[in-house]
Amino acid sequence: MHAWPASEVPALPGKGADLQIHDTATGGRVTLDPGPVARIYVCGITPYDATHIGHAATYNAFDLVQRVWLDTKRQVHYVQNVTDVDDPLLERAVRDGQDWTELAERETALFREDMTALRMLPPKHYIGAVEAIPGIVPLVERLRDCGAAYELEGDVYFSVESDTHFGEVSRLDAETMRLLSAERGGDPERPGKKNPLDPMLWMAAREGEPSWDGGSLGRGRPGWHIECVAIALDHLGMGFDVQGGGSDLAFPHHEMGASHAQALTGEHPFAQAYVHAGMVALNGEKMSKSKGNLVFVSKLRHDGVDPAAIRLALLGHHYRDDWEWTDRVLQDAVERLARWRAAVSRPDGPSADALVDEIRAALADDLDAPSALRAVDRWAALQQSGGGTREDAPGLVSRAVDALLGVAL
Ligand code: 5CA
Ligand code: ZN
Repeated sequence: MHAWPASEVPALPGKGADLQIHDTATGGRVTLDPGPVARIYVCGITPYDATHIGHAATYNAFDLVQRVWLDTKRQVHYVQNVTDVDDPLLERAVRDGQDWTELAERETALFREDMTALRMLPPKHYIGAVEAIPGIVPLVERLRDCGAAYELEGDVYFSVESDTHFGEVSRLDAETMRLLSAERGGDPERPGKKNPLDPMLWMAAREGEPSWDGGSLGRGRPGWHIECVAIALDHLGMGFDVQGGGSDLAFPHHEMGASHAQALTGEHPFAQAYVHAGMVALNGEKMSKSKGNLVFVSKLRHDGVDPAAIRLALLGHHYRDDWEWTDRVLQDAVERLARWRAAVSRPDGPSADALVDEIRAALADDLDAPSALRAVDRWAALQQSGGGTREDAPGLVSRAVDALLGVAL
């Protein structure tokens, strides 16, 4: 699949600090040490509805990771998937009487537009589940042939017990895993499984559903976790730096993905750090396609809201926090954007050298974007009170806010 166009990332004087980030698997802060090419996989959308503010908040977090890396003068190798065939997508297509491929294409196109408008850096490889199927089939066959997977009525399941590290990503107790598995696409109640948590790797063709040639697996379609594993192994390899997604992906998705990859390769870990963004709520409940309590990025844009204000509204919350979207959140961001734009439109201003250091330090400290925003607020307030005559300052602030926060002033 094609991704979306990249917005330019201005180069800044000097160099940023190495990123420290909260890793779900260790439950604490880790200092990432990527090589000259940092590798990141971020789980993409299931395209059956438009991009909502919750999605945008999660992609914003991982966009910041990349901006910090770019500022340390590294290259970034970024991979994202599109779950363009899965139960919820097929169910929505049936409900609305539309073709599932058209639904997926339309919503993916809208997602690209939203990401472009929000100045999210595009992945180098943007891969759909359907196009990954030829790579998925041999992985499932290998897992089956080495005893890490088994067949049940034509479907193929992964045996969680085949990975000695199973459970180390989410660190949840068995009961919680079981509950979350049932809630998030698993089938712990299905009789005949070796372990109730075992996830499906390959689903035999169902009447009325799309299916593909699965070689010795027979016709069918891939399970969810193996999709991301196949794409990540193909384009990044084992031990890449960050696997990212919202906190609802820690279990089962990232737990199972890590186990699939570890069982396949005999290597550990799948990712150096598993990073999870908090959930955005609306009216007291997690914003979710299945509940329908959504604020769409595209709707806000069409209502005339500046995408830079949407981005500032996201940046005003720490990525790990759960938070609530309100009109007030957006209004505050609109006002902040106006203050910043007024401040950088003057011909001179107070020195911005310290501000650049502050933004860099805040982001390197577990992506503390709210602190970075407050630092810019302080510079803008000083500017407002006529605090300086440095001619390079407004331009430097604009470039730093663009390069590090993805906001064009
Ligand atoms: N296609 C899979 C990942 S392989 C999937 O989870 N798709 S999704 O469309 O449901 O979600 C895309 C991303 O947005 C995921 O990282 C998910 O954790 C995140 N997300 C979904 N809802 C919210 C929310 N309310 N707040 C924050 N992030 C969210
Ligand atoms: Zn995924």
